[in-house]
Amino acid sequence: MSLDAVYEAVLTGNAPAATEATNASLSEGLTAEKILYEGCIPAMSEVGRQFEIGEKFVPEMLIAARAMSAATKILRPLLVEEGVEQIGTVVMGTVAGDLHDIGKNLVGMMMEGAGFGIIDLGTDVSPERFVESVTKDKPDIIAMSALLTTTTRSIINTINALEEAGVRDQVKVMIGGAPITQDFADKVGADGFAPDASSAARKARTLIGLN
Ligand code: B1M
Repeated sequence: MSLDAVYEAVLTGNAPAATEATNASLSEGLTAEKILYEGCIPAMSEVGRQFEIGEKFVPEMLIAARAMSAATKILRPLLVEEGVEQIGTVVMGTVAGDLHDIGKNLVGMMMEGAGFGIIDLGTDVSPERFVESVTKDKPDIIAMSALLTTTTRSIINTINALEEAGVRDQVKVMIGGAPITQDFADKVGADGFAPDASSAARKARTLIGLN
C-alpha cells in the first residue's frame, strides 16, 4: 500500500521515493490529511525514537526531514484551500536557537487553509525580530514554535520583549511544539497552545473570536 511506502520513504530519508509514494497515495484516493497524519508524521516520530536510542544520528534526521519536505511540497496545495477570504494575519517563526521547521511549516499550512494570511519569519527568530514584525506588520497572532527543551526559554524571552516594547496587548501569542504543554503556556502567559497543526488552526480562529 502506498501509505506504507510514504512511511518507509520518510523513515529512510528517500526523497524521490517519498515524492513517488505520495503521488501514488493521492492517485489511490487517499486524502492529503491522511497521508500527512498516517504516513509522514508517524515516520518522523519513529526517526526521533530511533535517534533517542542511538539507532539514528543527526544526518539521518536531516535526510528524513528532506524526504518529509518532498512529501509536504505535494500535499501543501491540497491542505491549503485556495481563494479563502483572509480572516486575519499570523506572524510565525521557530524561536531563537531552534532550527526545526517541519512542524512550524505544517502549522502555517493549516492556518493558511483556515483563512489566515501567514508571514513566516523562518527559524532561529530572535525576540527583537518578532517585536519588529508586530510593530510593522500588525498581525492578529504571533505563532511561536519550539522543538528543543532548551529553546522553550526563547518563548519566555520573546513574550518579555513584547511586554518591554509595549506591544504585548496588541497581539495574541500562540505557542506549540513537542516540549510545549498547556501548563507551560499558562505559566508563561501565552494566549493559546495547540498540540498539533490541525488544532493549531482551530485555536487560532478562536483566538480572534471565530469558531
Ligand atoms: Co532534532 N531534535 N535536533 N533535528 N529532531 C528533536 C526535536 C528531538 C526530540 C529528537 C530526540 O532526541 N528524540 C531532540 C530534542 C530533545 C529535547 O530538547 N527535548 C532533538 C535534538 C536533540 C536536536 C539537536 C540538538 C541534535 C544535535 O545536533 N545533537 C539539533 C538541534 C538543532 C537546533 O535546532 N539548534 C537537532 C537538529 C535536527 C535536524 C536539523 C537534523 C532536523 C530538523 C530539520 C528541520 O526541521 N528542517 C531534526 C529533526 C528532524 C528532529 C525530529 C526527528 C523530528 C522533528 C519533526 O520534524 N517532527 C525530532 C524528534 C521528534 O519530534 N520526534 C527532533 C515532525 C513534526 C510534524 O512534528 O515538529 O513536533 P513537530 O510539530 C508538530 C507539533 O509539535 C505541533 O504541530 C506540528 C504538526 O502536528 N507544533 C505546533 C509545532 N509547532 C507548533 C506551533 C503551534 C502549535 C502547534 O502554535 C504556534
